[in-house]
Amino acid sequence: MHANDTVLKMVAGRPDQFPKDAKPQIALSGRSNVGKSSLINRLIGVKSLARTSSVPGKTVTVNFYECESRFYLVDLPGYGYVQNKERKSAFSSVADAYFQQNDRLKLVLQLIDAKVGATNDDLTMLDFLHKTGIPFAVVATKCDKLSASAAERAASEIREKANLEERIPVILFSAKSGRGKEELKGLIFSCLKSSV
Ligand SMILES: Nc1nc2c(ncn2[C@@H]2O[C@H](COP(=O)(O)OP(=O)(O)OP(=O)(O)O)[C@@H](O)[C@H]2O)c(=O)[nH]1
Ligand SMILES: [Mg+2]
Repeated sequence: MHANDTVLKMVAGRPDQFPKDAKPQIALSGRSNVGKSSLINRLIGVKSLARTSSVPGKTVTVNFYECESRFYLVDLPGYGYVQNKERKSAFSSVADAYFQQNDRLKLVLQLIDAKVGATNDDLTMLDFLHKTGIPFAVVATKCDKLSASAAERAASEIREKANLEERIPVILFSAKSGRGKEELKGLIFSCLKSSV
C-alpha cells in the first residue's frame, strides 16, 4: 500500500458508476469528520491523495482507490451531517446503495472518534453491519488527542457501548502519529488473503 501503486479509480456520485470488476473491496465508514480520508492518506503514505477538510461533509461521493492493482479502498461519504433540509436520513443514499449491492465487500472499517465515543448513528451502523453479516472492525480515530490510558479506556468504552463480540477488533489509530497503521495493514492483508 503505497502512493505509487494507488490510484483514485472512480469518484462515484451514483451507484451505476461503481466499478464492476471482481477486485475485493475494503470500505471506510463513519460519521463526517471522523477521519476516513485521513486514514487512507496515512495508510498509503501521502499527505493528500484523499481530500480531507475541517468542514464536515467533504466526501459526498463514494471514492474508489485501487491499491496494488488488486483491491479497492473505498472512502464512503460521512453520515450524521445533514447537507440540506430535504434529506430525511442522516445516511447518504449513494452509501446506502453501496452497502446493498456489494458482494465484493470483504471488510468494513467502522471509524469512531476515540474522544467522542460511539454516537447513536455509529451504533445504528454497527447494528446494521452485525445484522447483514458483513465482516467489520472498529477503528478508534484521532487517539493522539488522548493520553495512552485514556485511549485504552475509550476503546473499551466503545466495545462495551456497542456490545461488540470479543472477536471484533477495536484498533486505536491516529492519522497524525501513525499509531495503529501496521495493525490495520495486517488486518486488511489477512482479510484479503482469506477472501481469495
Ligand atoms: N488530531 C487528529 N486530527 C485528525 C486525525 N485524523 C483526521 N483529523 C482531522 O479531522 C478532520 C476531518 O478529517 P477527514 O479525514 O477529512 O474526515 P472524513 O471522515 O473523511 O470526513 P468527511 O469526508 O466529511 O466524511 C481534518 O481536519 C483532519 O485533519 C487524527 O488522527 N488526529
Ligand atoms: Mg472524507
